[in-house]
Formats: sequence, C-alpha cells, structure tokens
Amino acid sequence: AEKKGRVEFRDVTFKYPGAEAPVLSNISFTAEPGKTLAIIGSTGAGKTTLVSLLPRLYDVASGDVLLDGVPVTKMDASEITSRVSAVPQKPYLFSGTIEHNLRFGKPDATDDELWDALETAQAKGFVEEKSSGLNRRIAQGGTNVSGGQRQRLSIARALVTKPNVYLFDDSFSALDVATDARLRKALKAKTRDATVIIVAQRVSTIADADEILVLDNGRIVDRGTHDELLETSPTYQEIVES
Ligand code: DUT
Ligand code: MG
Repeated sequence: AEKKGRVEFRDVTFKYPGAEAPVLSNISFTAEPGKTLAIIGSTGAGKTTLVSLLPRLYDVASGDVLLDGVPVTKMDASEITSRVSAVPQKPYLFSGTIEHNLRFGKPDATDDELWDALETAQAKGFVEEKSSGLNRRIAQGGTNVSGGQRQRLSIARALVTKPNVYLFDDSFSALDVATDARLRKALKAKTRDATVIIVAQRVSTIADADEILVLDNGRIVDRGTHDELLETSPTYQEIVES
C-alpha cells in the first residue's frame, strides 16, 4: 500500500487575527512519507506559526494546506488528530501520572507501547529510576520534571499515537547534543514510514534532513540539503556560524 502522510503547502499566506501584516507569505513545499523535512530560521521567522497550520490551530488566509491531497479544512478534527502528532515548542504535561500523560492521544495503548515510546524518546531510564514507574505523579505543567524530561515525555506521547505525520517544534533544544543525536537516531528507526517535520534552532539537529527550508521573515528564502545550503544560502551560513 502507498505510504500515507504527504503534506503539501500551496502558496500559503497567513495573518494572525486582527494583524495587518502577514506572518507567512507564499509558502509552498511538500513533505513526503519516509522523509524528514526541516525548518530553520531566526526567532520570529514564523516557524511555529507554519507548523500550527497543519493541525488547524489556525486556518490560512489564502492558499491550501493538504494532507494526502485533501485540504485540512475539509477533514474532521478527529481525523487530523489521529494522523498528525505535534510536539509543541512548549510541551504541556498535565497533572496526573506519566501513564495518563502518555495515553493522552491513544487511551487504549498497551503498556508495551508506552515503554517502547519511552525508549525511543530516551526517557525510559528516567521513568524506571523511581519505583512508581509509569504511576509517577507529574505536577500540572510538568513543573516537577526538568525541561529536557518534559520534552522527552512529550515526544514519547506523540510516538504512542503512531501517526502518519510528526511535527517537532524545537523539541530537541533542551537536550544535550549527545542525547539529541541518540534520540533522533532511534526516532528515525521508529518513524520510517511517517512524514517527519522538524523545526530546529541547532544546525546539528537537522543536518541529515532530506530537505531544509530556510525561513526568514515569513518567507522561504532558501531550500536544499545541508551541503547545498552551505554553498548557496548566506542566511543558512549565518545560522551555522551563530
Ligand atoms: N505572532 C503573533 N501572534 C501569535 C504568535 C506569533 O502575532 O499568537 C507573531 C510573532 C512573530 C511571528 O508571529 O512576529 C512569528 O512567530 P512564530 O512564533 O511563528 O516564530 P518562530 O519562528 O516560531 O520563533 P521562535 O524561534 O522564537 O520560536
Ligand atoms: Mg517557535
């Protein structure tokens, strides 16, 4: 069967409600199942806004966002949530156990599925280190765990749902470089059939992506692989050197 999860943005323009100027202009790209698309750009460039359009946190002003050829505006909310898992830039953990938090998107997941997701997200050791294990309490907002643990639990939660599309918005920034690399390697093995879209700050996080979009002031100014962009994109070179 054909792999599912092809994401296409067609000439998308977006304005926040009440704002004058668009935050995104003429955004066009395709992200394919089995591939990793990365988005990089300075703070305020519009990366979070861009990835929020697929799960329809906002709707576009003009253009289309399509999932397997169907505009997301024509899809059921429940279909989008079952097929697209977004790990937000500020992960939200709620008051409850680790298990409750992990089962959020898939209440009927088995314990094996939870542990498998934790292992991929490099969070298994953290959960095992207390005898309460999956029943360990998480405070509202995850304030009793570190920022890096919040990110990893949030990534594990996304993995549990086994979606067609993963959106990682700056999800690796609180991890040290070695953990970041281990996690992405494990992730790659587990998400082989899915479409992976990664927003990153660090070039090392996305250097192996199939395609990188360089976003500046709401526009895609350059695109290509890491090696291509090193040759062709002054904006990318600036990010590499920063
Ligand atoms: N913006 C709004 N309203 C919002 C969110 C953002 O007006 O609710 C503006 C702020 C900024 C632009 O949209 O000028 C893009 O913001 P976004 O959060 O998409 O930028 P980013 O690329 O994700 O920045 P960062 O790297 O800091 O996460
Ligand atoms: Mg952002």
